[in-house]
Amino acid sequence: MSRAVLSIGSNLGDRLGALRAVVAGFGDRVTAVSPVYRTAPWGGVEQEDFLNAVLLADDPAYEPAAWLRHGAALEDAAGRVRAVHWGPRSLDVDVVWCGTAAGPVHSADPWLTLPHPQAHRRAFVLVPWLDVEPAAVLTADGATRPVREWLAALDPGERDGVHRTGDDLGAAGSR
Ligand code: PH2
Ligand code: MG
Ligand code: MG
Repeated sequence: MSRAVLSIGSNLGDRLGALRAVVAGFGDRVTAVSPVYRTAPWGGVEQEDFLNAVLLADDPAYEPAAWLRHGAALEDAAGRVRAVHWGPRSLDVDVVWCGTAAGPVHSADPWLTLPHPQAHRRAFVLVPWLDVEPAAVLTADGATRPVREWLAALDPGERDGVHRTGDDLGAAGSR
């Protein structure tokens, strides 16, 4: 049994179509879908703006790794080519946080590090996450704090690069 917070992003090709395909691909597992944001590229690589969103998902049969495997299959289906680290991609599906009946999952596995080691630094993750889970809590750098506090601690310039587009990926449970 696990519950996941998934960050999805695209800055190549049909960006909105790629994000919609993720919502459709996870299907009934999706319990909440954030608004879509246009976000300035994070991480120092000069590239086009991304569209980003966050999904909450739940599956009694999924262990944490199953979310990443399913996300990677959806990335492949979107024609993802892995070229530049933190560079342009048709689709990225990241597992930001995962919880089981025993509580939040902590993993140092380089393939699936949980919680996601960069999430607390990324307004493009924190802003949509708060839309779907206003009371969310995240452990990072040894500190456990509400997501709204991690966001408040960011340089204001980070939040300024995150704009709601008005697009809609479809409501959870409508598929
Ligand atoms: N993903 C990255 C690197 N930089 N910047 C934005 N705005 N959105 C992303 O999804 C993103 C990024 C690597 O996964
Ligand atoms: Mg990523
Ligand atoms: Mg990724």
